[in-house]
Amino acid sequence: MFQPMQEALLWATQLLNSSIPFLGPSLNGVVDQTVTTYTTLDSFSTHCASFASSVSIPNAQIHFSQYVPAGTNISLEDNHPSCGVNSWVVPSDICRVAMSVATSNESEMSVEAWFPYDYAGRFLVTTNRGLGGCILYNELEHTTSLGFASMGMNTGYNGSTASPLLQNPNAIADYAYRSAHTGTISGKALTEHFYGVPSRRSYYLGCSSGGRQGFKEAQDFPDDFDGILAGAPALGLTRIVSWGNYLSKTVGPPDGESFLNEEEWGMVYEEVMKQCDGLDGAVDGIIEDPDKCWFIPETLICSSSSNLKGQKKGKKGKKSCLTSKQAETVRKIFSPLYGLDGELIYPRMQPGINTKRQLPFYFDGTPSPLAEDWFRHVVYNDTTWSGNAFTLQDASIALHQNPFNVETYSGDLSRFASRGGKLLSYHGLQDYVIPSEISQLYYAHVSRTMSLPPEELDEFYRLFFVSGMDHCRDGDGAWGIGQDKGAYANANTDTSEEMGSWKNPDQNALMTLVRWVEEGVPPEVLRGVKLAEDGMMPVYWRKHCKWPKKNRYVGSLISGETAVPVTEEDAWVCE
Ligand SMILES: [Ca+2]
Repeated sequence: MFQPMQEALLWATQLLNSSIPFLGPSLNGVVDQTVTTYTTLDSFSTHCASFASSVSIPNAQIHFSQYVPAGTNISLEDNHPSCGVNSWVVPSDICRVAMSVATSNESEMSVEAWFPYDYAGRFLVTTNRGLGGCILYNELEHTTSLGFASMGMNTGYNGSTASPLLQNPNAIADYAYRSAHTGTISGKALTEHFYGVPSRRSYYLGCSSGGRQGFKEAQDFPDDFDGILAGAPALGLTRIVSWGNYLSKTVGPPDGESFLNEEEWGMVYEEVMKQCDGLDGAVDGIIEDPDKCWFIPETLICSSSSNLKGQKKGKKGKKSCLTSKQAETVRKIFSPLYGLDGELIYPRMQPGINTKRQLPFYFDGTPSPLAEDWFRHVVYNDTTWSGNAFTLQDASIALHQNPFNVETYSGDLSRFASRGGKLLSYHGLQDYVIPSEISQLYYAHVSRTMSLPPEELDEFYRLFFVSGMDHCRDGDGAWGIGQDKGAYANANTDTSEEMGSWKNPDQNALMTLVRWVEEGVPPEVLRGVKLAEDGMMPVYWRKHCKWPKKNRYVGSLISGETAVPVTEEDAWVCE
């Protein structure tokens, strides 16, 4: 039986018995607890300066350790240019350590550790996005500010492109599973050396490809983490890239009959909202239940009275309708993709993505690099292969190849569950890169594989769909659930009770996970904030529901004659 307080006490006792001065936890409860392991910043910085030369980790080489005072703008000139980050302002006092870790006899990965002075005794790993290996400094900053000893990892190679994967099975293995697991083992050892005792809990945070890595850890390396926060996971990776090529090929080149320009995609968005926004009970620009939205694009086909090459001009000279061919494109995009064997390759693009505000990269008339590169560098080892040539046969080849099980679709989480691990997953309902339905399908797959209904999956695996969230962040709705830097209302601008602290587990998904792991209090909702244009002030809050419940507006029912504004949290119920 899990005894969080006993474990915390044991950990504190270990710390007291160690040689490191200990000031003890605050009295604010486990989640808010800050453990200061150094009596002064001087002793912390001194320890940091000599750390690199004093520590030895198996299969690892420590490059440097450097004390970084809060507010320092660190130079990252060695960072790969394609990562697009060459400096970073560090808001907390940290010790920054860099090391290389061997992932095989012929390959290695990079780990950058940020050890905070205000350390809460928790270890955390973040990985990558896309097909690249860029260390995510925003996630290091975010999590270090919350007191985690945070490890940023490349994925066995540097840069944001897939080119290192070409004819390189080691790099593919590192991407698929090996770097996250290997780096975690070494990162834990490094953290123990730095603070003198093992961290009392270990966490993972990632989104997109990083979300997939989180699921891979839960599936195959259940002992690595006590808690995993995995957003918009790229589950079924070989199928996503097939689907991506299918989408761009379906849209076709800009001069083709199937293509829609930005203005026409804007019309599509407006029509989707017209048909589906109100299905959740409120016409508020947010679709809470895309499952109910079977959008009919043929309503946009130009009427017979229009004869301007099939594209009618509206009163103000703007196009206001689509050709049949364009409507067919839209219908295909918003329909599931099936393979040659009749099996689902990937669910449909979800209605509600805001193609008026932002066009997915699948729709710009060229193959998506993300989708095309997997075939070029992994499936065919042919850098001239074009996504325009994609067929369902290619999808079949990619799926059967599935190198190092990068699909990440095992439905058996029993080992993770039995060791007490907690998996908290979220997926935006406006995700235009990875449709959220894949998270729903994977959840069902786990449920069937383990023969567990949702109320029993709840014990270790909870899934939340976040309306108004794009891919991992941003969007039209209350997408700020504390999943990343800036994904919360800035508490410094207001001290009102409603806003509270951005670290509050009631509105910070990572701290929600910590509370679940350490206090046994699981989340029933994820509270998200809609941010103002300044990205700081809250406009409204919404409680996102735990799957398989869905949000429904009941403001007109509970208020009698006067409707409760849709921006009121309590005007919505999960049912
Ligand atoms: Ca709505």
